[in-house]
Amino acid sequence: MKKLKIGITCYPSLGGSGVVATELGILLAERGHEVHFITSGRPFRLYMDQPNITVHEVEVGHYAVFKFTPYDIALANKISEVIVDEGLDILHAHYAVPHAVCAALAKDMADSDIAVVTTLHGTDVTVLGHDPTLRGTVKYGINKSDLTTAVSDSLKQDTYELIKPSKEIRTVYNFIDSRQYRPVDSSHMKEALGIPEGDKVVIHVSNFRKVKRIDDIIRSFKKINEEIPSKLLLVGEGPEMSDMHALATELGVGTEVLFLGKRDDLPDLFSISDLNMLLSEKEAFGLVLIEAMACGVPCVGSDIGGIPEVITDGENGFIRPLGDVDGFAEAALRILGDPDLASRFSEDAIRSVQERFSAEEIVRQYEELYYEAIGEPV
Ligand code: GMT
Repeated sequence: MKKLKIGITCYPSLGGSGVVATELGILLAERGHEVHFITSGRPFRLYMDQPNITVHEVEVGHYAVFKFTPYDIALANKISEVIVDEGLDILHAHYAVPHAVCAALAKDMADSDIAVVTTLHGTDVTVLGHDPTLRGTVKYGINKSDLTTAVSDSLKQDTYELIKPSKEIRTVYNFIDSRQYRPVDSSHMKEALGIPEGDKVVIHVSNFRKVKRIDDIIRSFKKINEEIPSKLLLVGEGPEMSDMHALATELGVGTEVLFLGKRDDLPDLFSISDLNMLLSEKEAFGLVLIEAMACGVPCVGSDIGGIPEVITDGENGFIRPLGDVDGFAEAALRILGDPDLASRFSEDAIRSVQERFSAEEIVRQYEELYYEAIGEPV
């Protein structure tokens, strides 16, 4: 099989799309491909220099003539340089705007017939697709790509309905590297966090945006906490942070809810957790679900977007309607109050992630797409 020179353009900072793009690049490099990240900064999960990986950072000039700095044009310019200088075989754009659009412009600037694969991650369709000033741009990015993927069937369907592209979209699920995410012995963490040994631990990890409905999590947790001694770990940072602090205090669970901020030790935190909650109103996939499941944590989720494609209701967690706080609490209590059920769900969570979302399987799917896009036999 010919090894490829692959350009990846993505958001390098915190966020599921950046995580998936970076992990994919790392795994492709481990499989012998030459990977070139073309981004506004070093991808945050790329901790150290690794063989077969080069990062090309986009520099943007700040000139008084510009009211708005033209990052997108600088990105397209950089991509076009890398296409030519490195002789790329394929370009993979993560997120339609600006990356798929910049890829199309770069291809034209480089006068190249390089194949472009675009991966849609969620808000590029479910939020930008509702914005009349951007919907046409998202459609252009997809139509100009040789192949477009979505991270769930739900996102694929939303894209057909909202964007109406002329091209077919394929589902390629997100994945997890089980070398990083697996159950570990982190029992010391409970003590370090001041959690009594017998307390149950509920966890939620996100970027604390309104779409994550963290208020529903805190309200559900209050009901859980009335029945079972427990703590809620809220991991991450974002705009909802201070309102959620206030809500926990107002509901009388201020000392039971631990705001941990951004953390690098997620496998440790998941490994002391009995339940993960993701109750979002928009969620194309929910990467955090497979991170938790890979560590053996059952999940309760809302019936939104890709969440029901990841959690199998009644097998490794429960799905309840969006906003159904009573239903979420009842589902959580069933898991937390029944050790046999919890252990069955935990085992199924690990098995389900290995079978459906393993890095090996999904990276293989992307490789096949690349060979298809450039017309090479696998
Ligand atoms: O919503 C986020 O937390 C960030 C967002 C992003 O742009 O990175 O995540 C999106 O992409 C992730 C990776 O594919 C998905 O797991 C998330 O479900 C998706 N977020 C939404 O659809 C709201």
